[in-house]
Amino acid sequence: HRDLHLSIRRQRQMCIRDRLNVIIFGKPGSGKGTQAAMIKDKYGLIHVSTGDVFRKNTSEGTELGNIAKQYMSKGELVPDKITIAMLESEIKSFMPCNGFILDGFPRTILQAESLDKLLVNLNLKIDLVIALDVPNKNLINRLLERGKTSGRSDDQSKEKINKRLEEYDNKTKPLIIFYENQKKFYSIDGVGSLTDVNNRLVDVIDSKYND
Ligand code: B4P
Repeated sequence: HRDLHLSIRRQRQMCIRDRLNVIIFGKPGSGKGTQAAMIKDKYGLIHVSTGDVFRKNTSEGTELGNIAKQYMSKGELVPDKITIAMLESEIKSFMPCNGFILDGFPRTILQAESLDKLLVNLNLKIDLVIALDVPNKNLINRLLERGKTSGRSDDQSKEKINKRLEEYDNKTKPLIIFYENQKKFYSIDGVGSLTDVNNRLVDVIDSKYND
């Protein structure tokens, strides 16, 4: 009986994997990268963090990295044209796959529209957008704390962090309505232990895909 139960469970997980393409959304420091890394293993998904790809390029001194660095170090978004081209080649590089998590992309309406077009061409779609809701005062504390050890230039001062929050309000926040209109948007409380937040995230995914 236990084996049968496990086998059904595994099949359900396969079903989830077959169709789960999820965006983890939120303000800077809301825990997108942290949570994406936790759920990718649970569901067997590919994790794409545009911030990580930019940082890798910066540390390797590539042309893309050198351009991205100029914006990131000031707390500004990297221009759409560069970011979209990079994301497209990332997604194409791991196709076909069982599903993916996008962390830090899209961050502008143009990025979201370009993503939709790309996915239509690949016969895919985004299933869920889950936002981690964290008040600004917690975000500022988290990022300043990380700045002590991360070496990340964008975590180093309150001014740069405020610039990132301003960029979010001006360019990224409109995506909430964009994805609400597509009936894909969910928001969870992003304050609490990593496990608490992870449980909330998993509940949203499972309630939609595992009943
Ligand atoms: P990202 O790399 O996406 O990083 P982020 O927004 O700073 O952080 P994230 O939300 O992933 O938080 P994390 O889990 O690390 O962006 C950096 C820059 O790259 C952007 O400013 C921009 O310049 C550029 N960029 C990236 N994507 C782009 C795009 N699409 N278009 C244009 N530009 C783009 O967590 C933060 C900290 O909080 C960590 O120290 C973590 O340990 C801690 N934490 C996490 N969860 C916690 C919890 N529950 N409680 C307490 N602390 C927690």
